[in-house]
Amino acid sequence: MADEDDIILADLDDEELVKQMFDDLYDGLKEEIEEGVNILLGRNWMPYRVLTEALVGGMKIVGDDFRDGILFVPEVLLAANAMKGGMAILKPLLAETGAPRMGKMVIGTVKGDIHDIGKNLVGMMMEGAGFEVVDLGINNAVEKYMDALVEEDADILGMSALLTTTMPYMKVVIDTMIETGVRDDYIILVGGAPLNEEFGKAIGADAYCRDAAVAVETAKQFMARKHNELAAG
Ligand code: B1M
Repeated sequence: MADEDDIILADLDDEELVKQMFDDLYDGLKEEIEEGVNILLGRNWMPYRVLTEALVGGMKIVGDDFRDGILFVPEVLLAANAMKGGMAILKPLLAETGAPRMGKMVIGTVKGDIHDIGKNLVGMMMEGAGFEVVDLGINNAVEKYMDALVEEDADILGMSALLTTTMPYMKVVIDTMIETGVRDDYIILVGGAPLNEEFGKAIGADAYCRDAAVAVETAKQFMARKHNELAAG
């Protein structure tokens, strides 16, 4: 039976519900997050809006408090788990756009790094935009990327890094691609909170993507260029 103090999520208006979802994400309450996502979808919120306003917005607060030493790894893991619960509901909806195949992307988090929420989000948004996505998961060594690119006959390599200590590994991957003569066969997009445009250029990537939406737009632009080049012979 519901406790007298229990909050009935469905009784809250949109603004209150999103605020409550920020709290629930903070507290790592997966079931409540899933319920909140379903309620917002039932109120005709677009999946992308639920993702960005309710989930990513809430994760920003978690990130800030993690940085400031208010939250610690176990709590952040719970929050990440709750976020993934919400994302799992949204994933098929974001992919449901019926877009034609745009190209194929191999994506993974670099060696030494286990952060995968942002990468998963990028993968989901890319799928939603009609790209085929092969997700290599976390902690990927250069060989894993190289093998997958060939095996999957990919157009795009996406790399994610969330740590200042792991982001230089992206250059290891790109340098290996240069050494083996395959660099120009692929579009290389990189992303992750500590990166910036300058870093992307310095390591020889085609583009740095600030967020998942930018990743989609950038991938589309590069694929259009590739198709035009192929058509021009
Ligand atoms: Co970690 N962690 N963490 N962490 N963690 C950060 C990154 C940190 C900034 C927190 C902080 O201090 N404020 C900090 C890094 C500091 C630094 O390097 N300067 C940090 C640290 C230090 C650590 C540990 C070392 C902590 C420890 O153990 N002492 C440890 C490292 C473990 C390892 O990787 N070897 C660690 C562990 C963890 C958890 C396991 C607890 C958990 C990860 C769970 C998981 O991912 N499954 C975790 C989390 C959740 C975070 C924060 C709080 C949130 C990251 C996140 O998911 N953001 C993070 C703080 C922060 O970033 N503010 C932090 C939400 C996500 C949607 O955003 O990932 O930026 P983001 O992705 C965006 C864009 O960046 C971009 O698009 C995404 C969507 O819009 N993008 C791409 C990302 N990848 C892309 C790839 C692309 C394109 C765009 O390819 C084309």
